[in-house]
Amino acid sequence: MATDSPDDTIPDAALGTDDQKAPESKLVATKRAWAREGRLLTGAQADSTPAARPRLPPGQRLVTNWPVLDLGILPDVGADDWTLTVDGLVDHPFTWRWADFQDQPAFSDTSDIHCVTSWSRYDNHWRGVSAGHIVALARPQADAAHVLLHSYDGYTTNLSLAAFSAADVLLAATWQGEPLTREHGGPVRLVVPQAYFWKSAKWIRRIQFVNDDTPGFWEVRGYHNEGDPWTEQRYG
Ligand SMILES: Nc1nc2c(c(=O)[nH]1)N[C@H]1C(S)=C(S)[C@@H](COP(=O)(O)O)O[C@H]1N2
Ligand SMILES: [Mo]
Repeated sequence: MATDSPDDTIPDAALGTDDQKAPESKLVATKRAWAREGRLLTGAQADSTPAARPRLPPGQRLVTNWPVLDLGILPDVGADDWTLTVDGLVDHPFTWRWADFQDQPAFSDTSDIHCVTSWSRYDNHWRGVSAGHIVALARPQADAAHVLLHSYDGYTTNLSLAAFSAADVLLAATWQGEPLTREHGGPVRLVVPQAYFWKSAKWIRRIQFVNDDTPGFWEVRGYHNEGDPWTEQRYG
């Protein structure tokens, strides 16, 4: 269920493929308009260094619920048919099934969510496998500079290899100690605490290491390539 639009209407399920050529839903049209208008930008000159910045980034408001935001396509991927492929410019490409994921060293982290539509949610406790562990196993080649994340609903988003490798990035399978629900990206989603939440791909299916940066679904629709909440990199 997608509620990521100002009037809380449910958009048509639009996107279904990686080729990003599906007809535009109401959600997508609205969010593209926000990018054109620079909606929610405060222009505050926030300091982005972790020690100096406020916990709540400029233009954000705190919520205690957890909104569900996505394209309206809810993939039904159970643990039995879930796979995660790590490939591209790596010396050791691999595909995990659910049992392989469970066999990896566990990593936990508590972090804050900042969605570009202006809500933030504090103290989310995630458990899963760290991105650093995936990078170490895959061994990126010298020319791998970015990752492109692919999801089971056709969604994509991109990160620099440095942003993906940050110490607090993980593939999460639980939230607050419970299995991640399907609506929030279960069985497994990415969590990238230092970026707006659209970088945190739900229902992750593939991590592709690439040389050329490849903008993802929102990045080609007016959203910033990096998405730092403290400097309001909402649009770009
Ligand atoms: N696969 C996939 N991941 C996605 C999205 C999506 O549509 N599909 N939406 C993104 C956006 S815009 C946001 S704000 C967050 C919302 O995550 P939540 O529904 O768990 O709050 O997921 C991000 N990851
Ligand atoms: Mo979002």
